[in-house]
Amino acid sequence: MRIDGIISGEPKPPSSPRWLKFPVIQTIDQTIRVTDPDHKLLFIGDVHGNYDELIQLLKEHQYYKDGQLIADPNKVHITLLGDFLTKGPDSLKIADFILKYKDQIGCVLGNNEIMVLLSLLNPNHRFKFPLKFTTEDNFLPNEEFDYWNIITPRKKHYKVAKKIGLFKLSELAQHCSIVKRFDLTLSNEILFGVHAGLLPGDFISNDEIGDKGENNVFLGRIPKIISLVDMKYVNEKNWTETGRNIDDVQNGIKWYKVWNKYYQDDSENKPNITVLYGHDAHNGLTLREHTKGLDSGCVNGGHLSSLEYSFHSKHGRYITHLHQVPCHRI
Ligand SMILES: [Mn+2]
Repeated sequence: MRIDGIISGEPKPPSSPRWLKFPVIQTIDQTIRVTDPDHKLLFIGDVHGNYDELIQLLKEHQYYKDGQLIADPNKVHITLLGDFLTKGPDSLKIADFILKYKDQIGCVLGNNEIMVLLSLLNPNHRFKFPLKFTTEDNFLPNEEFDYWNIITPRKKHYKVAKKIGLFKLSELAQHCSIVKRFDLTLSNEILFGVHAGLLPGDFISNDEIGDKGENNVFLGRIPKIISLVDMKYVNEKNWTETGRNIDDVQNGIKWYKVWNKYYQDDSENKPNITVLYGHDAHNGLTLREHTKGLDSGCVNGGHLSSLEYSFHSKHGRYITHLHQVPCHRI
């Protein structure tokens, strides 16, 4: 219901450019309202094709048994926080797994998924930008900074794209979004899942935010896709400037520091919003009050990390449970 131009049937050799038939990607998926105290949310950091570790993690959560995902879609929602493809050995298995269990497994796209899609749709850089999102037609160019550098697909992206194929990749592009939002109605909290990061006020409407636009917060801002999937740093004085490296922006500061700074003062007047993200393996597991970085470098022999939210009736609030499995270096 949400996508135009869905591909049906097996892909034929393209007579017209493939991107003409490719789904428009949802920038933000429909909000999931969690009202049932037994409903749990599980967020998983960058899997990067490490299928065995993903299964091991789900087994330890009692969501996988005898070769099947047994998580009840009415009781648990699993979200992969992007970069689930590339680098590791089993990107195809991961893609198949997500598509088999769409009711239980949600996903946000990371910079690597975007590049896999680009490598398939735009192999010779003939088109300016072939991916379309519900909030923008392309994320180019920013006058100050040349993103082509970042989003030029590499060999590893072509290889994965070829292996998974156009049909499954278009299904994935349809199923995943760039941002997911969960409203925990029992505790009046909001959770966002996104691969790279967000800034205060993003995707939040005027009436949801208490401080009425003080603290330089731009209410309801819709960030650029490139920021959502790739930023690590932001210009502290101008949040529209973001980059992957500190030198990419002036007054560069990690985005999550801006986010947590925002909550330092007067926090009772602000909505309780937490961002769950991946992308920053360099920092590793980074759990702060309102930002939860779950990329703990599985593909480099670190760990695969998950954070589960479950409602604690006695305390009347959600508690989080961190779980990690060790990854085998490839
Ligand atoms: Mn990433």
